[in-house]
Amino acid sequence: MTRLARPRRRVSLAGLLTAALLATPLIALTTPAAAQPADAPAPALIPKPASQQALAGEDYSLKPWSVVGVSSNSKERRAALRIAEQLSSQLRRSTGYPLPVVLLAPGVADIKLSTNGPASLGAEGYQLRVDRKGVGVTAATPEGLYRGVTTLRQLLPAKADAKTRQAGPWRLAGTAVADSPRFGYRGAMLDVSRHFFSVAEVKRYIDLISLYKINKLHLHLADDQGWRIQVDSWPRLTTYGGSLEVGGTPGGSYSKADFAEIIRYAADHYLTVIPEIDTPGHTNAALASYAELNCNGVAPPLYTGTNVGFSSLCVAKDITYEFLDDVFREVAEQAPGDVLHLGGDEAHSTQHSDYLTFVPKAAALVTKQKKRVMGWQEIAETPLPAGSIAQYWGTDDARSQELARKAAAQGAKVVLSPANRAYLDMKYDASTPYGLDWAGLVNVEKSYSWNPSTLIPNLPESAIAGVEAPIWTETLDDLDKLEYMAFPRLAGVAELGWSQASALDWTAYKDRLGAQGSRWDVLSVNFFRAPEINWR
Ligand code: TNX
Repeated sequence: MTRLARPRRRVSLAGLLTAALLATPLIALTTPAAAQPADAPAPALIPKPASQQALAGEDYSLKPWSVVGVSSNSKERRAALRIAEQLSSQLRRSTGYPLPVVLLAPGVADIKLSTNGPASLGAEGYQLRVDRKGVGVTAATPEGLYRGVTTLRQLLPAKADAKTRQAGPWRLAGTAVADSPRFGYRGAMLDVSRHFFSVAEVKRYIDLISLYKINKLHLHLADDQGWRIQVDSWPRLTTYGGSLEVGGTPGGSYSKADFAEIIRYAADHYLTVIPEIDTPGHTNAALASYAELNCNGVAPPLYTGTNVGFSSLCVAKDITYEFLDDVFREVAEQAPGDVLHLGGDEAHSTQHSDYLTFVPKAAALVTKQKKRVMGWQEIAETPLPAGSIAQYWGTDDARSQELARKAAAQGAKVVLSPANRAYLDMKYDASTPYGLDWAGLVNVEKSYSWNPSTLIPNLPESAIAGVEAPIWTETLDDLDKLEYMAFPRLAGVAELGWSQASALDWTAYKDRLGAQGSRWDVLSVNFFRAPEINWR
C-alpha cells in the first residue's frame, strides 16, 4: 500500500514483459484481436466529464501483458509513479495480471499515464483516451492525473474494483474525455465527535469519497459529545473529553500518529484534510475536561445526548484564548492544508455581543498559524480576515441566505452545504431507520437537483468556492449506517461540485447513478437502494 514503484521495476522491463508473457495462457495470445466485437456500452461516469465522446470501433481490453507507463518530469515523478502503482496494485488484485509500472519507454506501454500535459489543463484537469491501441491519461499535475485515473477506474468493468481475482474480459469502451472541475472545493464532512470513527473507518470513507473526485475531507473533531484529536498541551481533552460518545458508549480519539496516518492516506487520495474545532458553542467536551475554561469555574459532566446549543466557551476569560492558541497551533501542525475550521455555529448559549467579540479573536489565532479561517455561516456576522470561507448550511431561509451574502460582501468565499439538500444525515423518507429530519426529508432527487450558482439569490458566482456534503453522526454509530446515508447521495453532491451546470440533469443522472450499483456491490458498500433508481 505504502510502497512506491522501485527502480528495479524500471530497469528490467524486458524481464517483466517476458514474465508477463509466460504467465499468459497461450489461448489469449492466439485469439485474434480483429474479431471486431460490438462496441462496449458507453460507460456511465459520475461526475459527468466536461466532454466525453464515444469512439466507435475503438474498444480496448487489458491484456495479461499490459504495461503501465509513466511519463513525468523529475519533480512530479515520484507522485506520478505512486498513482500508477495505486492503479496497478488494484488491478493486479482483480485481474491477476502483473501490470508492471515502468517509466515510459515510448511504444512499450499500452496504459500511458502522463503529467506532462499542457498547463491549460489546470491543476485538476486531464484528458483521457481509450482506443484500439490502449489507454492514455494526460494531466499537467499529479492531482490531475489522479482525477483522470479515477475516471479510468469507472471506465473499467465494476469487477475491476474487486479485492480478489475475477474472470475477464477487461474491456473499456473507446472514448475521448476532456475534463476539469467546475469548483475547486468539493468536500465531504465527517462528524467523528458524536460517534467516534477509527482510523480504519475514516480510510474506508476516504476510499469511497475519492471515487467521486471529492478533494476536501472536513473532519468535525470536537463537539459537546467528544474531543477527538490529541493536543499535548491540554491532554485531558482526549483522555477525558474523548472518552465517551452519544449514547454513553466508549468514544476514542486520534493520537498524533493516528492523525498523521489519516493525513497521509487522504493525501494519497488527493484529499486535503480540513480540521474543525467547533467554537464557542459545541464545546462541552472541552469544558468538562478543564474547569478553568468555564465562566463559573465548574466543569460540567460529560454529555452523551444529542441536544445542541447548551455550551459555550467563556468569552471574557483570557485563558479561553490561551487555550485556543495552543489548540489551533497543535491542530495546525498536524494538518498541512491551508484551512482551519473554527466552527462558530449554533452558539445559542453565547451572548450575541460576546459572539461578536469572540469570533474575530479566535479567527486571529487561526491566521496566526498561517491558515485561512473557515467557519459555519454565522461567522459572517463578524469581520473576517482576508481569505476566509463561510459554510452555508441554510434551508432556503432568508436569514441564512443573508449570511452567505454578508460573507461574500466581505470578500470571503462561500461553501454550500444546504441542509435540506446536502446533509447526508437527513432521512431519505419517513421510513429511513436512522438519521434526522429537522431540515426535511431529502430523497436522492432532492439532494441532486439544485444548482450551486443559483441556490442563493444575489450571491455572486465568484464568491462560491464549491460544495460540501456533511454527515453528522448523532444517530450513526457505525460504518454501515454511514454508508447507507452517504450513498447514493454523496455521488450527486460530488457531481454538483465537479460537472458543468449544463451537464446537470436528473433524468440522465439517475440512469448513470443506477450503473454505480454494481460497483458499490463489488466494494461491499451498504448503499440505500432508492426505489426510484434502476440499480444494475
Ligand atoms: C446542525 S448545521 C448542526 C450540527 C448537528 C446537525 C444535525 C450545523 C452547523 N450544526 O450540530 O449535528 O445539525 O443535522
